[in-house]
Amino acid sequence: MELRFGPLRSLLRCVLLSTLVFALVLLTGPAVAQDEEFADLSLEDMLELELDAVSIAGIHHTHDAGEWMVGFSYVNMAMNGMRNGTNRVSTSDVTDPAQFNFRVSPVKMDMHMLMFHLMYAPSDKITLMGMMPYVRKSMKHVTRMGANFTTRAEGAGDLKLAALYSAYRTESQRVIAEFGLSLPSGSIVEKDNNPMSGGADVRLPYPMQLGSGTVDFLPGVTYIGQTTSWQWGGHVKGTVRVGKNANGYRLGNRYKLTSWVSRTFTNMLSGSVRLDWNQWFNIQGRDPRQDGAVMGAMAPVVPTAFTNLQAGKRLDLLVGVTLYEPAGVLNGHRLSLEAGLPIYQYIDGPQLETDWMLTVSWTWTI
Ligand SMILES: [Cu+2]
Repeated sequence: MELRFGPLRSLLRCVLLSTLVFALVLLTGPAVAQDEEFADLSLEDMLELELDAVSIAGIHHTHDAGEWMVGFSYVNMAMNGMRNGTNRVSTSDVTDPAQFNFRVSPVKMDMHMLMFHLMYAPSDKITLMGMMPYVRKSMKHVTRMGANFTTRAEGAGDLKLAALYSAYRTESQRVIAEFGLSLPSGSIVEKDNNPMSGGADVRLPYPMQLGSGTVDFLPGVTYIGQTTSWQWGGHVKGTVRVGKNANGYRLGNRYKLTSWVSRTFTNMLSGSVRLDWNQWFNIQGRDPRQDGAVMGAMAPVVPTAFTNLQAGKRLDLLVGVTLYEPAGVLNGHRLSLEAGLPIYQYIDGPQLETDWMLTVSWTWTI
């Protein structure tokens, strides 16, 4: 399989930026924390603190032998307005025959996701995890003639299974290796009608489908450092897709680099700041039922149906809080909220830009 990294310059810039972000977090975390009195805590207590920290940052974590965790998350992502490269473009630029020459432009997209998590640790070294998403997407469009229409898709997404291996662990530092798999339970044949389809349901473009349709490997590594009141860390993760799906394409591979610092304020509240870098590549192959590449003499229909207009990269800044009860009936429950904005985004477009994202999650460790 080919990994397409685009121009060397943007790759170098990205590596440089990511290295800086990681260096900043790994240096400032311990520096900020060095004045802290190191309390006499057990490994289990430290793991509890770590859970508080990573549950805000949405980072995969491990549990102690015999422990179960169930969780529900709600994720909302809002995309409004078109972008090409780092520049905003108007929907009339997208449909203008003298410019991008599409017959239809996306206007905005809302993605809502409910995610069910289940975790179990058969040993202190290994934690197993399953995640099942339920997704609802809607995309508003405008035609060259100025008419609006919205397409919708809703249903189960791709089931993710992972094994997390606690590779290194002291009372203040941890390294966790992650081996994940995404299975194609999400639909890739979602349909809806539009003004050009004459009332018939037609297959929706790639970003509106609910799953990848392929088996995807999700390797990752997480580093976590902590004292009793500060936590910091980094997380790298790839999505490597294999083969082609039943509709003849493979979504682009992607990778993520995240780093965060979090602070425990009281024994039931912590807060975090996180930088999240994501890059994703173009689609290989093509779904012949999406008419993106079949243009002939006519103007192409909509940019979302073009396999070579899907890549992008983005740096998000996110702030989070987590509430938990150290003892009593709600012990083991955690409620966290994290919201963020992109501070840099480059889109191989024209495609929709991302405006903000929000995650609310509840977990219960037994
Ligand atoms: Cu967990």
